[in-house]
Amino acid sequence: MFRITLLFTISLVALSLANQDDYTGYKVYKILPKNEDELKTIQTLIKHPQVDVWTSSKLIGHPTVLMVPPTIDYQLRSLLRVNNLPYYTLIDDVQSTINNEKNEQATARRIFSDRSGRISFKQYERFDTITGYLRNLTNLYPNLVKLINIGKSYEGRDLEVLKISSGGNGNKPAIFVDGGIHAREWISPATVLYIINQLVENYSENSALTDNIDWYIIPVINPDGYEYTHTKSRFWRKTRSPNGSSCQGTDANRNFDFHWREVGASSNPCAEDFAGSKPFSENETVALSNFALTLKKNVKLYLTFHSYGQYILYPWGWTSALPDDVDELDTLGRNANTVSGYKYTVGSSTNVLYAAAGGSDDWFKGVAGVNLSYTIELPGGGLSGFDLPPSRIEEVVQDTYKMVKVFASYIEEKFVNN
Ligand SMILES: *[C@@H]1O[C@H](CO)[C@@H](O)[C@H](O)[C@H]1NC(C)=O
Ligand SMILES: *[C@@H]1O[C@H](CO)[C@@H](O)[C@H](O)[C@H]1NC(C)=O
Ligand SMILES: *[C@@H]1O[C@H](CO)[C@@H](O)[C@H](O)[C@H]1NC(C)=O
Ligand SMILES: *[C@@H]1O[C@H](CO)[C@@H](O)[C@H](O)[C@H]1NC(C)=O
Ligand SMILES: CC(=O)N[C@H]1CO[C@H](CO)[C@@H](O)[C@@H]1O
Ligand SMILES: [Zn+2]
Repeated sequence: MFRITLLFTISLVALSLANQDDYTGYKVYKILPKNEDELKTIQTLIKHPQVDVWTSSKLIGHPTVLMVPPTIDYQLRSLLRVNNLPYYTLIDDVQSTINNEKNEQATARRIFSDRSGRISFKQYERFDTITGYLRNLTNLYPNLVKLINIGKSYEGRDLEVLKISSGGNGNKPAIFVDGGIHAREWISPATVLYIINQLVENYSENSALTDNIDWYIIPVINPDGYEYTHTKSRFWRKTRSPNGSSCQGTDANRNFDFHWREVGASSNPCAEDFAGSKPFSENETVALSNFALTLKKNVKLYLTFHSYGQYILYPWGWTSALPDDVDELDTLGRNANTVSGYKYTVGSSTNVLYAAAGGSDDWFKGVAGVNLSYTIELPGGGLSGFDLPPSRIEEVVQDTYKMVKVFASYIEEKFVNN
């Protein structure tokens, strides 16, 4: 423990490199904890402001993956050795992984470019294409979809929710879905886009779900960050608002006004989990939460997509205490998992991953009154976990959609068919 403290003191003094565009020399380490002691060391490691946590869990045998800048690499490895924590180097030079991914994307774009205006699930789309797709849907399916502007991102991009509803008065039990709150988790917007694609463009197969349920869906809630990962800094996670310090961006998923910054969120603007200068300091979280509140009690289910690690998580993130309706949350999560080809771990955020307050899932349950609230950590892939190759997008989004249908059927049974 003494040595851990020492390391932290040293590296807090080191300049943060959180704004880097170039990841040359950055390393990624993977640790598979075998016992409680190893887990404890990991819990301390992931609090380090310069360690970027890519995936982590409180469960024995579940991987923790960390990216570290060259400045603290030596210290980190010494610490791992001193604590007898076996690790292996997943990526020796992060920049080369990014270069490989760029090539894959470019190839996919060349092969699948002309698809007469339809969205493809063979490449990761840019924000403008996604927006263009949603707008096209409103022209093609005016009786089924409506685009609702809920505000602007910090850099002025439109935040638009697609409402999908057929039959009824548009005031039915509803499901709220979002993606892309963390910029670098590219498979998340792709997954949310596929849900839209199936509900709207494959209507005949899915009409029961839109006849009985209203859907509110936003594929990219943090478009500034998303674009930044495409143009500048592949592993950017936060929003792009400045804080007055040398570091930019807030972790939007620590910025919601519910037990804000009580645990697992940083007050250091350079940290990856910076909670913002105050609750709801971010345009994006203000827009999302204000809009959700206008829907009153209609929303029965909230699904927010992240990557990676294959976890189906429910509240709370701010406390290890379990919600009163944990049995229902757990059973539904487990039922969804049964249809997936992947093996998801189901449980409460705090008990499965780590405690972290200010997340959207906690806010939807604790403030907006949406009892069934889930964070889904999608499968990783590629070398980094975030660079799931374009060739695998279809498989993952189709698999996830099967789970979404289980969630939706439950909402139908519970709130519609009785
Ligand atoms: C939207 O429609 C326009 C006009 O048909 C087309 O040029 C464009 O490619 C479409 N965009 C998407 C993303 O579908
Ligand atoms: C978003 O941020 C910009 C710049 O700070 C601001 O001008 C704008 O009013 C904000 N929009 C919303 C909806 O908060
Ligand atoms: C439409 O939905 C069915 C059933 O889920 C699925 O098998 C089919 O592949 C879908 N079609 C398209 C074009 O996505
Ligand atoms: C949500 O949970 C609360 C507390 O358990 C309960 O009072 C309320 O009726 C539930 N709402 C719905 C829509 O099930
Ligand atoms: C300009 C600005 O918003 N500064 C804030 C940056 O974050 C710190 C820590 O939360 C706040 O104290 C500053 O007010
Ligand atoms: Zn995330």
